[in-house]
Amino acid sequence: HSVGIIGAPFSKGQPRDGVEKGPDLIRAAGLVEKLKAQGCAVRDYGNVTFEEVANDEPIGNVKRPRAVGSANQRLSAAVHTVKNDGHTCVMLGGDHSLAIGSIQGHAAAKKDLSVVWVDAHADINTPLTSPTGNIHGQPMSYLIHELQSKIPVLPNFSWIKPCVSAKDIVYIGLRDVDPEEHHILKLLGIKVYSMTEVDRLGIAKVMEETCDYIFSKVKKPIHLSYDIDALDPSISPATGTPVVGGLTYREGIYITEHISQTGLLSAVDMVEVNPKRGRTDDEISSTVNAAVDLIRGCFGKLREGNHPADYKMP
Ligand code: DIR
Ligand code: MN
Ligand code: MN
Ligand code: MN
Repeated sequence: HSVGIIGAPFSKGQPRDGVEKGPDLIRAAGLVEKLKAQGCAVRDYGNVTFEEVANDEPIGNVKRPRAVGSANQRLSAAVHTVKNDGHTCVMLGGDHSLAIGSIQGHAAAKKDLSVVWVDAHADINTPLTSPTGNIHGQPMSYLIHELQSKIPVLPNFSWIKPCVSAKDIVYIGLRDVDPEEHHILKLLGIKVYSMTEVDRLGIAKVMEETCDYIFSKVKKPIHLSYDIDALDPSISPATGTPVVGGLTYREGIYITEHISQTGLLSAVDMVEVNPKRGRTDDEISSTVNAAVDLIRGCFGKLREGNHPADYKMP
């Protein structure tokens, strides 16, 4: 695997600071070294720098639209570059509003994508349905073709071009969905494996069906957007909006192993790691290490073990 890493130390898609520390913490836990040790070629493109935006007053109840729009425009360009350089892109967040720029930049390089969104939340509120005004609960709404008539004009958002079809999206792990979001999911017929389906089917069947669904017509590149709060808070407590009853560590890893073996993984987001939400060092390291392990699973690490193709026994 050839991996390009981009850090996006950005937190203004939600109200809690600390999530901007995610990229450097995930690196400090040895991400690059561990990927290299499992045989990946890795280029770290460093962190995107974001402009300070003065007077970023809410538009309706949408908070900090100018900062979020501008940050995502820069991230989008960075992801586009990584994809044009031929790597699978790993975007380290930062909050989940960054999926706007990550998916947009990916789509600019790879026309037709499927999106696998692993999260406790659907993040599909529109600016008008959002109960909180936090843009990290809205990124999908800006990207889906079918929702564009429902998206009002926002400052620094005009560069966004909807680039994903409702039929090319699968959600896994949902358990905290607003009524307005639930309506949108049903209206657009979006495929959802909530925690109820994970319980009913088991994660192996969920992943088999996920891949049958996204590959039913053509084999499109996969954008995996992984919110660390998809995992149960007993594993990843250091995150802004933890929700009980989440994926086990094993289910979380299984998702990455299965996506990896498709050979079509083209970009990964790992978002919402927030050390300031951990109450102890153990809570922080458990969360960060889970993020590292999920990324390793995306690039071929198997729990059965691995060995290089050219290995010669001494
Ligand atoms: C809620 C919470 N649905 C919102 N969303 C979160 O603000 O729109 N997303 N926490 O990660
Ligand atoms: Mn999210
Ligand atoms: Mn979430
Ligand atoms: Mn599959």
